[in-house]
Amino acid sequence: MNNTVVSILMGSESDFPVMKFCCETLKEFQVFYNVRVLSAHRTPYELNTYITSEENQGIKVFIAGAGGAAHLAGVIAAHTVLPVIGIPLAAGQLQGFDSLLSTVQMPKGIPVATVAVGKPGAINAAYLAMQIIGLERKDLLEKIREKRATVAAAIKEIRLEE
Ligand code: RP5
Repeated sequence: MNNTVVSILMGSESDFPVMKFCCETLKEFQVFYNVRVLSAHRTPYELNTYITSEENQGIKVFIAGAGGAAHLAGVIAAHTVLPVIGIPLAAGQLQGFDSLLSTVQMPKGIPVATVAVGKPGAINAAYLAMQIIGLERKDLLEKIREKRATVAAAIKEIRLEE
């Protein structure tokens, strides 16, 4: 049985220092994923083919991170009706504002669930994917609840010098 449920894509290898946080978060919860570099602009044909092959292998959620003219998540969403989560990355002169708008401003009927720019977005994309998968895997939702409780407990322990 193929247990790989998340497909992570990024537009360039230069995106990996941020996208690795998405991978690490899924690993922490033992959620299996595929990860590839493919670009909406530089490898459009290969991207199209890959999306179809991932769908055929039973992937449940796509996650895509890109910077600049960040069309990767949107193009994936154009080719699949599976959920697509987009991570805008800060790649150029505009510190991610360009990629945020490129990722979030999708036309009606073709949604991309856009998360925050950069590392928080990469981590939250993993959580959102797991929460979607968790609709059919209550054990995964329970692990996320436990994680939140751990984080909350740590916050409550914080004492600052006055
Ligand atoms: C985007 O262009 C990529 O997602 C990356 O964030 C940005 C720069 O890519 P490189 O020129 O570093 O390959 O397509």
